[in-house]
Amino acid sequence: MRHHFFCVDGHTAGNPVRLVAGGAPLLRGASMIERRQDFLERFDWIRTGLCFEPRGHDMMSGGFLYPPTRADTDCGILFIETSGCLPMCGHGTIGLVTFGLEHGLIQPREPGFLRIEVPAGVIEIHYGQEGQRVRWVRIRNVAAYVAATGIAIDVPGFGPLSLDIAYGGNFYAIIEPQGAYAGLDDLGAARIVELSRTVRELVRAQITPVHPLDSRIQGVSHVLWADKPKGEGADGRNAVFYGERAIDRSPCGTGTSARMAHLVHKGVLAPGDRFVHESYIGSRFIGRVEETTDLAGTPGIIPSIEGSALATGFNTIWIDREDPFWAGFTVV
Ligand code: PYC
Repeated sequence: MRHHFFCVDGHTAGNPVRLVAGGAPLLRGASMIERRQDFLERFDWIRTGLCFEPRGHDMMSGGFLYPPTRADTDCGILFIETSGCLPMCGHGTIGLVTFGLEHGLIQPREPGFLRIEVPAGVIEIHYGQEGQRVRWVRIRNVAAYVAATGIAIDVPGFGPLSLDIAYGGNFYAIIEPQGAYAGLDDLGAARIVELSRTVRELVRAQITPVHPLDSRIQGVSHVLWADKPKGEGADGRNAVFYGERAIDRSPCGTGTSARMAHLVHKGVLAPGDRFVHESYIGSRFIGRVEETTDLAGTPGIIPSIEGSALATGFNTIWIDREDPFWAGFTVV
């Protein structure tokens, strides 16, 4: 039996985005976070089949567009990625919105503006379009905040690190240059991947951050290595590790949101400030601290992230149950 998925493939700032436009399963649930749970329980093979090898790769991510569950939103998004179904994904949203608008899959009620329900909450989108092409997308993200500071770990073969945990749609362990970590170029991509898996394990053994407004969102999934900027006009650079072997090729939307909350917490950024964030490959998002907010007594910020995406082609993928690797595989 073959299951067909019609996809628009592309990338946001270098990181892959696969918009699954045909083949989405019907999901149960009164909100996108309930639909996400249903998807994980009954259809996770679609995620692994489309994201893992041989149809995907370590960095693969994307999502499905769903009809809205709320009258005040234009559509819902369910994210898929090698690490699971994220509550929120910034580079994914920029790509899915761009491809969805360019191919008529999203019909905005108000040109240039969308409200979208994601598992982490409701986000607002402003975008600029010239003809059919979407030139830029700006996300007013869910609230970001610092969940913990000064987590001390000792990484075998590397040494001690002190890190902070911040949320920007996912929970990030944030490591600034210190001790044996002199910066991204000093470490290199292969070593960042190798160390990040151990860092994540050590952090998870110590702490499980739980979102103050929704306990279904919990646990550190990503590791953000922060660094000083490299290019002219940038304010910071980072490498975000996710899944088992991935470094985000984009500056990471939820990572940039978490980092801005972190920098506000440290007194480096303030409401109204812009923060141009570079990725490992030099691509950029423009972040902004829109305002401060409060999450049930925890101070936070509303961040925005702006970037652009390009489609690279249509891709009709099938998952054939006779294929021994129908649900995909990863080599760790
Ligand atoms: O852009 O939010 C993001 C993201 C999460 C994981 C990879 N990219």
